[in-house]
Amino acid sequence: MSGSTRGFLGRRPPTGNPLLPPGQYDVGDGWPVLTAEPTPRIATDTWSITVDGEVEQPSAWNWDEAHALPDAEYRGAIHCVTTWSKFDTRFGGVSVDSLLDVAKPRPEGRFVMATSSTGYTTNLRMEDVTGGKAWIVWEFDGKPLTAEHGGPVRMLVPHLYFWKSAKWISKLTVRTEDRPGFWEQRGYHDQGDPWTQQRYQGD
Ligand SMILES: Nc1nc2c(c(=O)[nH]1)N[C@H]1C(S)=C(S)[C@@H](COP(=O)(O)O)O[C@H]1N2
Ligand SMILES: [Mo]
Repeated sequence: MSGSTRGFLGRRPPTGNPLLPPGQYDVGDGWPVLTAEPTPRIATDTWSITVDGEVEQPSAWNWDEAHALPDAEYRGAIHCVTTWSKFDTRFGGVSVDSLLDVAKPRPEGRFVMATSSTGYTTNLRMEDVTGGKAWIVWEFDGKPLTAEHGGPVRMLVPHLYFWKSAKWISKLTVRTEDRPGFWEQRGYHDQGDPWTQQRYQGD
């Protein structure tokens, strides 16, 4: 996908912002809160993340164990399907690759369902959460991630529309088949690539 992005950038008119996907606007310094459910207050000493499903080694990490994994950072933009994009974000946590290295997905496990402790779910393809493209994050701009933005820990999949970035993440389930999550059952796209405007099923 980075290849097609480069090709796309090469064809952009010089006046447009080449980092803004089609149909998006730059929200600036703000950061809208979008949540379909009440914001939970989750203590770090009770938080954990589980990786289960089609894996050789179902695994779970508590707060300290997750922090003992190699630090990873994302710097860049995020894109919401409601058309705002936010540039120059900086998130800190760990790569999803670090969790999957331990859990070892089986070859037939080609999809991942992200589940939040609130019950929110969103489905992703394995290739969209591996290879340094997805994170489990607890810091924004060097500070603890606030509860309304998914703290203490959320998923971050910044190359896809932001509904794929489950707030209050608690579980990643590796699956052999793709099943729709919360918004996908309500008509949103199974993949959600902002560069090709995969907003709704059929896009
Ligand atoms: N658990 C949970 N995660 C969620 C949501 C939600 O309602 N519940 N909303 C999604 C949507 S539609 C978006 S755009 C982003 C919004 O994240 P933000 O509030 O930090 O901007 O979170 C996504 N993750
Ligand atoms: Mo959204």
